[in-house]
Amino acid sequence: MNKNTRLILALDVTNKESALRIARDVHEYVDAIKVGYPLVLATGLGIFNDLSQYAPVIADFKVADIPNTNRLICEQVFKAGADAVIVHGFTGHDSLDACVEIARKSRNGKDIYVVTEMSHPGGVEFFRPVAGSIAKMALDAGASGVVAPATRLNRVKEIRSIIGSELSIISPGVGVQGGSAADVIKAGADWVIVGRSIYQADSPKNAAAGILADMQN
Ligand code: OMP
Repeated sequence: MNKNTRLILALDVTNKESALRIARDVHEYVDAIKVGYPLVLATGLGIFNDLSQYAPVIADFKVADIPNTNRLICEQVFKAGADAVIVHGFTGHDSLDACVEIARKSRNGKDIYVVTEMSHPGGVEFFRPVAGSIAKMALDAGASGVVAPATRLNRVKEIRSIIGSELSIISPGVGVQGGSAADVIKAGADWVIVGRSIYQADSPKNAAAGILADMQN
């Protein structure tokens, strides 16, 4: 993923026409479009290919299974046109290794991002004690990066200190969840992930432009 705008759109709409319209509107402002279960379940896996004409697609399936199943999931996701997959790390290093291996073997090389601590209030309940170990495992496994919460800047700083400069941080929680794009970039994130503040805006394009302006200040 090229680092131009530092903005990733979380396209959690459940209608294909809206998804394509928003993607067309904002594609100049985003480095990638993240697609998760809501849109894929509503429209089918073909949405990856449809959206890839606008920006690289990150499949947010938070993959969390045994190595063989993880491998099968990642293979299908890459075959469908996604450029990256978000996976969980709590299943252990062998499950993560399976995803990284498939990403490396895929044509043009694909990216794996590993969830560390989640951005919502409950994200601290179970993740807090293990987030650092998961970040270290992501580094050792050769993942492309980690997901860390824009809602807790100190956690982004801590996770950055664990992974160093080798891995990227993509950070959700900006806008509706309370985080600030400019602040989390300053805390060490490479990209912010923004959903509702863009796709629910009257003008998604203006909302995306506003976030970019915020990050440049
Ligand atoms: P908004 O809160 O609408 O901006 O959306 C945030 C997006 O990031 C959604 O697609 C979430 O599923 C996702 N997300 C989080 O909000 N918190 C996390 O800790 C991890 C993710 C994610 O993996 O993308």
